Amino acid sequence: RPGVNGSAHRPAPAATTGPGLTGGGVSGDPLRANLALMAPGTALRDGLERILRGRTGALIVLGHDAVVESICTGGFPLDVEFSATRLRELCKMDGAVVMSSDGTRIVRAAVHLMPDPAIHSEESGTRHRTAERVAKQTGFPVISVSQSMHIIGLYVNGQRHVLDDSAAILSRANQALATLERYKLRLDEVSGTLSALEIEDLVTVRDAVAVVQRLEMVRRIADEISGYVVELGTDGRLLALQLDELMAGVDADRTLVIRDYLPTGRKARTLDEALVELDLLTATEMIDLVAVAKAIGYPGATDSLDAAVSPRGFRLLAKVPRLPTQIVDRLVDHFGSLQRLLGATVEDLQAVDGVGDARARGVREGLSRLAEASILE
Ligand code: 3AT
Ligand code: 3AT
Ligand code: MN
Repeated sequence: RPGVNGSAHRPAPAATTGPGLTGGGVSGDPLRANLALMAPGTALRDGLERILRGRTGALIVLGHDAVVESICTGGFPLDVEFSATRLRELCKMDGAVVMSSDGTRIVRAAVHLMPDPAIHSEESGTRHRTAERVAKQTGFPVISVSQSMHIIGLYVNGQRHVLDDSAAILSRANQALATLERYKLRLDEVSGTLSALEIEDLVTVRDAVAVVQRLEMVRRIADEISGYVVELGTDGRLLALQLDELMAGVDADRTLVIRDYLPTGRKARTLDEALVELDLLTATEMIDLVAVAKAIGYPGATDSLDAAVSPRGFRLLAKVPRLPTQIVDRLVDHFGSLQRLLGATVEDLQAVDGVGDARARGVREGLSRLAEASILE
């Protein structure tokens, strides 16, 4: 018999990749992957809605293997292709339905499940207790549709998640979207200021870190929204479009600004280390510029925020049209700082491998235009 919190607990089935999502997306997050499987617009969700409307209730195991088999008694084997109507009819019977983990087949129906009773469960009804225990014991997600409470619950990874209707999720998502819009405006402000200061060579750690902080705040709220997009399925298409539009270039900018300002020296971080450290910041630490500065490798003292810094030039060079990233890298490598790039002549620029006359002029003009634009502001 499989143990309670022992080796019998396997990870949930491999995550499926969802539709083009910004930020976190579906891969790597088992809850999101499973929510995507049963989001509005999928056949599984259609079946669950039918059960809810029919007021019958259901207990559905999303996966079948030897462990599942060992806790199944009674019922009958089926192994038929999944359809929403079949699921609804089969759930009219007492007992549970077992499906394949990809949701394409119904393997058994009217099964009595006998999970290890020693597994802790918070639930009270026999259906929901069973659902929670089976999910914990088998590692597969389990869905319960409550007849008396009229809700769909998903048990996965030791967690219970109640599926809300799209209207409720949309209203939360729209609130988050309004927040994202405000954050994005503020981000555009601070990054415009940073560009102007960079041109004048007047940047302090505070100015650069403020942009990193705003980028991170924008990214976090966007990640929350992409969770809603997953859960909304076909009802979330407009939301996904708005999210993509607001987030265009944000991830790229985040990398660029960090590469511009990663401190050098003995305890210097790599870009990836800095990104991990930023990810680890709590919501409270996020508000604190010193904590954000520390995450990318600056000393954690308040007065160090006023120290002068100079960007390498990645972020502004990325604004020059038609400039491939390897050329950007080489330019930064060669000149070492934005100020030297701004002072470089067309001839100086041509010293870099891959930069011919035309490209050198393009870079020269692009940088001059950026300089003018930032002075006008
Ligand atoms: P009916 O003839 O429909 O009453 P049934 O054998 O079809 O009986 P159900 O599966 O519909 O039974 O279960 C009905 C309720 O019986 C559900 C649950 O509240 C209670 N029940 C079933 N098995 C157990 C159990 N092992 N321990 C406690 N309550 C149980
Ligand atoms: P509702 O919220 O009333 O739907 P509940 O947790 O109160 O759920 P019940 O005890 O009323 O659950 O049982 C409802 C049905 O759940 C009865 C049976 O068809 C199914 N069920 C309960 N336990 C099991 C089990 N161990 N295996 C298969 N089916 C079960
Ligand atoms: Mn009940």
